[in-house]
Amino acid sequence: MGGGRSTPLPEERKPEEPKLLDVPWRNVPWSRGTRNDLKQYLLDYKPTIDSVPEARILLIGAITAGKSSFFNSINSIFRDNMTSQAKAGYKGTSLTLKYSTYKVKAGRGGRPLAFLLCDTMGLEADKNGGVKIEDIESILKGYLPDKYQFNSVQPMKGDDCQACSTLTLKDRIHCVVYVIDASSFAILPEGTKTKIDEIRERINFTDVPLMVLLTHVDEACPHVDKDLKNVYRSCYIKDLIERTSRCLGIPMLNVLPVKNYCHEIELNDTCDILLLSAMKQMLNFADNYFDDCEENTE
Ligand SMILES: Nc1nc2c(ncn2[C@@H]2O[C@H](COP(=O)(O)OP(=O)(O)OP(=O)(O)O)[C@@H](O)[C@H]2O)c(=O)[nH]1
Ligand SMILES: [Mg+2]
Repeated sequence: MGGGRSTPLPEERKPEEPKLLDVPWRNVPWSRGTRNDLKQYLLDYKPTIDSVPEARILLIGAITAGKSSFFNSINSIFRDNMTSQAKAGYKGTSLTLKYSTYKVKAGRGGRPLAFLLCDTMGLEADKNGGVKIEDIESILKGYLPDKYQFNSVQPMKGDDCQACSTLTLKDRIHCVVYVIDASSFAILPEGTKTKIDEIRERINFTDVPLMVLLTHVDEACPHVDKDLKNVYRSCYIKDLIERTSRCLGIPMLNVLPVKNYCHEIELNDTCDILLLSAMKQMLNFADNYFDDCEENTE
């Protein structure tokens, strides 16, 4: 009796499996009904302020974080089939080179929904790489034109912009979404964090709400890869959400995990629920911003 070793030798030790909570820390009913209700909410959505026809949501973040894929995923849900309007994929530098404001339509040939997703070139940790902070500032203020070709060397000059005089609320950005790849080793590399801090400082994010979209959750945790419904049972993802919220000084409620569609050929309800919930939350934050703007003009 007792002949077995209680502690295995180091070479026999398996890598520790990330833990799975028995009870999810956010409760999501993973049903078709939930998915359909969320979709309907977005179909019915209208900004709370009459002067703004559509909420403008800005996607920023490191290269390959999944900004363009998020638009493609939301668009696919409303088209009922996979779409790839925005170019997405892996490349050493940002694949997205133009500023694109994308509309989502209520089905093929349907009316446009009351929100826009604004896709940008990736932020690179390197001081001189990727999108320029000045260009992000121009987007936030509403005067960078759609299809503007980003230039990592030089930001847009004042005279390049024809619409500088029309800085009305409807042209500005109403919610900023910082897209982070949950599977990357350093979720916020120092250089990127500095750029984000600089962006926040310049435009004073106390006004425009900031949200984080944690993408690639399937690649970040094996339990989530096996079943996406485990996303709120994964200790690893919970810890990541806590760390992100602490690091950026925003509430955990503002950090939402998603898995973008990338290799699938069919939509699935679980994936849709996470994507649609994140989209709904962005619009709720945009509405908070409209409420603030209305109060300040009263
Ligand atoms: N497994 C997985 N792959 C993803 C996810 N999101 C994006 N991808 C893949 O990651 C790669 C990069 O995604 P993009 O959407 O092009 O990333 P981006 O942020 O637009 O990158 P740039 O435009 O280059 O700045 C693509 O091959 C996507 O298919 C995700 O949630 N899970
Ligand atoms: Mg892109």
